[in-house]
Formats: sequence, structure tokens, C-alpha cells
Amino acid sequence: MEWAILFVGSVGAGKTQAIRTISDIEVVDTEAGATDETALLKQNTTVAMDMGVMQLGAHDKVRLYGAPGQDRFDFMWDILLDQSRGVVLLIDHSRPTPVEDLAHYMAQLTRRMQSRVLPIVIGVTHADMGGPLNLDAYRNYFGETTLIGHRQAVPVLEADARSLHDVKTLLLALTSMLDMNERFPARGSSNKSLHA
Ligand SMILES: Nc1nc2c(ncn2[C@@H]2O[C@H](COP(=O)(O)OP(=O)(O)OP(=O)(O)O)[C@@H](O)[C@H]2O)c(=O)[nH]1
Ligand SMILES: [Mg+2]
Repeated sequence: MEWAILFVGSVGAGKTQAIRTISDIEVVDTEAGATDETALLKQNTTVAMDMGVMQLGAHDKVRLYGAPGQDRFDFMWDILLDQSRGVVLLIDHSRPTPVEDLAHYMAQLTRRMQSRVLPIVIGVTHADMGGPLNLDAYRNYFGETTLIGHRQAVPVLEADARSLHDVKTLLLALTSMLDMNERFPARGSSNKSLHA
């Protein structure tokens, strides 16, 4: 079976890098020279999407999509979300207000997914560059907000997008969630047989 995972998150968090790290093929990217405030952070930025491919076990071929971090290219998100079965949200810990970044991207995802609830895994990147890392600061966000449609557990993991081990761990968490959702579908969504 062929299916897709979407990497989203803050500018420079490592979405393109993560896909390059794990893809079995040369990544197709749409990076262009950064302009405006992004140019202060990095030379290139994704303007449309990245795409890699990963073979998973004997039967699954997983397309790895990377969304642009900049809000002005967010028209791509709906298209890519629509194609995807799970989301890896990368947050750059070295940015000034990373927990607010998390809130921003979660709000966007929740709004755009509407009734479709996709599993999400959070990867906190650049822990080697920012202040001391306490993952609870990120986890508390999920305790405090009432995320409609996101009552599911959202794992929060530290990850360096350059590390094969770390990117694999994120994808393992996500594929485990997908597997659980398939075995134990949420009540009310696919238990039609109970009422047949
Ligand atoms: N030091 C450090 N660098 C990292 C880490 N994760 C990713 N990087 C680097 O951060 C830089 C930016 O990564 P990109 O993959 O271009 O970021 P992006 O999320 O695709 O950014 P946009 O496309 O602009 O939204 C690259 O040079 C990565 O190698 C990390 O955990 N620590
Ligand atoms: Mg990119």
C-alpha cells in the first residue's frame, strides 16, 4: 500500500532536513532563496513542498511530504493534509517563543483537519541550540487547551532532524498510533456494524 505522512512546523525547524535524512530517494524539493524576515534565519526556504519516499516493511511505501513553514505559502497545507494519514509537527526549540509556535501550528492543524482527526507527533528540534529543554513545557500545552478533535494523545519527543535515529523514532511513534487507530477505531466513527 502507498500512503503519506506530512511534516509541518516552524520555519527552519528541519522539515526538509528530516525528509532528506530518512528518504530512500533523492528528495524533490522546492526550496528558493529566502527573502523577508526568513532570510535572517536561513538562506533557503521551502515554497511549495518537499517529497521523499520511504519503504516501510515489505508492503508499505510511504510518501513523505514537507510543507512550507512560512504562513504565506500555507495554501499548500490543505492540499498536502488532504493526502496524508498522519502529521509530524516539528518545533524549533531555539526560536524565541517555541511553545507559542506549537500553539499556532496546532490551531492551524485543528482548524484545517475539521472532522478528520489525523494522528500527530511533535518533534522538538534544535535542542542543542536553544535554552535548556524541558519537554513538559510543550506537553503542558496539551493539558491546558481543549483541542476539539484532539483528545487523542500527542507524543512530544526531542528530535534532531539530521539524526536518522531521531527521525525514525518520530515515524515509529506515528505509525504505532496509526496502527492503534486502525485496530481500535474511535467510538462513533466506524462502529456502524454495532447499529446495523
Ligand atoms: N543544530 C541543529 N540543526 C538542525 C536540527 N534540526 C535541523 N537542523 C538544521 O536546521 C536547518 C534548517 O532546516 P530545514 O530542513 O531547511 O528547515 P525547514 O523546516 O524545511 O524550513 P522551511 O522550509 O524554511 O520552513 C538545516 O541546516 C538543518 O540541518 C537540530 O536539531 N539541531
Ligand atoms: Mg523546508
